Amino acid sequence: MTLPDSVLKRIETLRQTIDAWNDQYYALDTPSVPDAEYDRRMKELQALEYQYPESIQPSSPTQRIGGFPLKAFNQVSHKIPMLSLGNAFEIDDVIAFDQRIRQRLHHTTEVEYVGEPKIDGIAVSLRYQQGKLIQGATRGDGTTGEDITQNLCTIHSIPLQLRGENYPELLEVRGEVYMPLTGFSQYNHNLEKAGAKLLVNPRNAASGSLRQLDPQITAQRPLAFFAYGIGQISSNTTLRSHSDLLAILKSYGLPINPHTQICIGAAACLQWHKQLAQMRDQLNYEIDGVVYKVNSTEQQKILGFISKAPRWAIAHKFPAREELTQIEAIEFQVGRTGTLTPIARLKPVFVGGVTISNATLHHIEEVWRKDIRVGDTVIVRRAGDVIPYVASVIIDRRPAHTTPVALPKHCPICHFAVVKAESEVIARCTGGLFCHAQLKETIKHFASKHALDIHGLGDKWAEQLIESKLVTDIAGIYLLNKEKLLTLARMGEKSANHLLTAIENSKTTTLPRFIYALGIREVGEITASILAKHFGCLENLMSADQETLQTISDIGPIVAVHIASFFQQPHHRELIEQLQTLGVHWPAYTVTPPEQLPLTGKTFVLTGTFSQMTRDEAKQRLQSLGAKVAGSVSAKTNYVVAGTDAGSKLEKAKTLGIPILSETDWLAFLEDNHSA
Ligand code: 9MJ
Repeated sequence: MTLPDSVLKRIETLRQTIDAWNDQYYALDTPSVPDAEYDRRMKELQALEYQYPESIQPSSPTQRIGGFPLKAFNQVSHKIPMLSLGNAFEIDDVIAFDQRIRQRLHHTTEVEYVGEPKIDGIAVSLRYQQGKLIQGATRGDGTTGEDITQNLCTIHSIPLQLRGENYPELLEVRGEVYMPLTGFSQYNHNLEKAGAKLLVNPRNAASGSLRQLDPQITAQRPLAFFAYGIGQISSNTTLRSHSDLLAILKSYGLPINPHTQICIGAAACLQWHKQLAQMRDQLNYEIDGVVYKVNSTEQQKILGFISKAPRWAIAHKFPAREELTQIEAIEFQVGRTGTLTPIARLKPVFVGGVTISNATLHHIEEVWRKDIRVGDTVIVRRAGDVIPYVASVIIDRRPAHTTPVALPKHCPICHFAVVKAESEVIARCTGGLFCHAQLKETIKHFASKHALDIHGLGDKWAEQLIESKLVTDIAGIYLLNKEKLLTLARMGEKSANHLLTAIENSKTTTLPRFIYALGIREVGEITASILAKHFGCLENLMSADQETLQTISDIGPIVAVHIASFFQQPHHRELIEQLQTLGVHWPAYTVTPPEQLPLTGKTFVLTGTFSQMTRDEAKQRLQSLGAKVAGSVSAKTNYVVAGTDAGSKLEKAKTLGIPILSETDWLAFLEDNHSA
């Protein structure tokens, strides 16, 4: 097939683009595009080169593994090249990979694979001579890397001396250096306090740390390592499989990822991918996919290599959590307490499995700090259940004539003034319940499930009730009748009856629910319960001053101010009286002391991932036995239950000498205490 000019041009553009990105990513530690965008362009280039093999040049980024050694470090040549991996994005890519392997192996039955989490870190090689770590290097371009021995020696999980006596005379271990997430947040927190520039992500933090010329600096960074392969090896130790290799490396004292699993056939690989995707948010390190490796060493040999990647392995990526898109508008949303939250309206984009068209910009100071503007191309990120947010702006792609976002002087809903104290990051509308946005959110909160639970009174009806002026404050809900409701558009007889029944039922409530429903700033369900327990009745709470409130454990000075000032306002007192007159009531609140349960008085901290149950289930089991479950380790902690990949909490427990239970110990402990 002759190579058309237009295709050649496209190939050239792709190569230049990818080369520039590689430079920014590997050499300068400033990624300029999300990984998904990079992967897409690379895939496009690979496809074109596959279609027109005559276009391939040794300098094409598809022929290199990426990056080049920095001049300041000595160069290390890898006798056995450090490989990269082919990528699979879709289920079909994995099925095709398995089929290729079976064809080459003339295999009719299922092939045995090992599925390992793909650690999003920095690939390194560790050279051990007579069991001693003598050299450590980065991958570089796969053939030549940088000598970073001193830096690698500072990483605690890398053994300086292999364990036992059976190790070969020469062993080159390969694996990934990464920064655990707890360490990354702590490190960024310290940078923020020092007013320094924050690190973009854990991968870059790890890369930047390994690149330090001064090992003292690297030593201060929380880095860790997982081994997953070998390069050179002196003896003919017969390694029958990849899983044997991992077991041997582990016996030498090298850390192996615990979530490594044998998968028989493609279906089992896909199942493992699904499980790891679910586990992803609980791990203390970033993974960006699963690597499937043919387990048998013999089969690996038959399969060999293609270009610079083994034919016997593939990286099955997770859906990207980051994508590029454009900001079409920035609007301000008004919350229940009048907070103005800037929201970016985005050109719709598919991120991590869903299409998003809005992202929170948190608050105006954040918009100014990141210099986010309308028209900008931005990186949007979503992880787990977190609301999508704008991670950063690609300044190079900013169109001409943009202007910084201004804080509106007036509320976009009620046009009352907007205020923001110099010392605060949050701007607020001063309209109070005159502001329809605040009133709507207040009504929705009052009617919500954990407050007065008025089923059916959600966004849609709240909006209409306010617009039609049928409801101008919370008490107005209890003045509604069928006649009034039927005047609303699309309100039928049946819906009106349902809503009126729900309103009637909500009149019988409890003191904690009522306190929570009032929507006092910083008073969530737990604080409402504490207040109800402490004061026993609403009148006592209403007359408590700030000092009294502050003496209650778990009520801090700021919350105390919010509570006291809420009840001091005459219109709040009137509203409460009105609600009670209209029939809202609750039984006298008597607190029965909890029965003595087996774990009453004991405080537990849970950390890491559990295999038998979710973290929430574990927490509920402990609480049902009377234990308190705390979020952080302190001298008051009685036990720490550590699952796999436990991070800083486990370290702290060790330092404080607090008893640590493994998941198995703990399950046995529960059994004992249940029957107690
Ligand atoms: C990562 N990044 O976790 C490999 N990797 O194998 C694992 N990378 C790899 N294996 C051969 N688990 C080349 C790269």
